[in-house]
Amino acid sequence: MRVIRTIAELRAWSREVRIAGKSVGLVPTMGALHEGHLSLVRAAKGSCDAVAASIFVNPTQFGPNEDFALYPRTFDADCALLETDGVDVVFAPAPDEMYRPGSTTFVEVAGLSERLDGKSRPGHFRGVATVVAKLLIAAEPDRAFFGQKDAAQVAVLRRMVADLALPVELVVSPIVRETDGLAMSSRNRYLNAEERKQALVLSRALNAVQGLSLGGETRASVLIEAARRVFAAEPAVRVDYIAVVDWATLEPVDEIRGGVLFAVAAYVRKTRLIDNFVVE
Ligand code: PAJ
Repeated sequence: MRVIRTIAELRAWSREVRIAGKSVGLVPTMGALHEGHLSLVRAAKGSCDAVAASIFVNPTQFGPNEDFALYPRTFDADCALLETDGVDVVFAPAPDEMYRPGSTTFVEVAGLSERLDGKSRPGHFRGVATVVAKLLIAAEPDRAFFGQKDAAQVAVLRRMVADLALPVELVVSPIVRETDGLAMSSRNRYLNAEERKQALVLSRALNAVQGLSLGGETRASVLIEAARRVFAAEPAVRVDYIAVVDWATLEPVDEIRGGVLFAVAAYVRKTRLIDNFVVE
């Protein structure tokens, strides 16, 4: 497995692969890898001839009072996992390589970026869209792989790829969970034993709502209320949002139908966690 630090080298590698008639897959990550990330790597390996994973803790997607400095950085362990799963290239640029000193160009997906996590984290999706655009332009992949775990991020990136006519297919993989239901996340490392238990309220709320929805309940207001009741039983956890939206536009909907996203975000002490399900 090759570790590449510069955009020029990454592009040269990708072009070489593609000139040989092979396809390139890209898995963007911020490292601190877990099975959720590795499921994307496996999806990429399954449908692309060569796979690059990026590891870059992207400063522009963190707010001033967020966890950028604290964010877990476990590069050597990450590389070992990626190597075991057969990744060909790890792209791990320094911040100056992704954001050349003096750079002032950003990608803004207007509207969508102000909804859900974008509402609670102003500027977050501008940072995400910018860095993913840069990664796509650098790696020129045939396919790029993302997790449904970050469902609003998926909506923003789908819009960006469509609006900019970027020549890449976005592939979205299901949420990978711990055996007790907690959605895997690099931020789960912040939780102590007690918070780890409290964090289960997110998946519990979603399960309750999914049960009602499968039972035929279609009114978003009723489902949101049901989720609220589950959260109310775990007062240590502070709800950020409970939302029922169209997955493409992130606009609220009143009635559940196919393609609707039911998403929650909540703080377990200082750790912000998200989870969701999409109605079939
Ligand atoms: P990061 O949080 O490291 O996640 C990288 C990818 O792994 C994302 O597409 C995310 O949705 C996916 N992922 C995380 N947890 C998952 C889980 N439990 N199941 C399935 N997939 C999961 O998301 C980012 O990084 C950044 O915003 C990035 C896109 C890399 C841009 O900086």
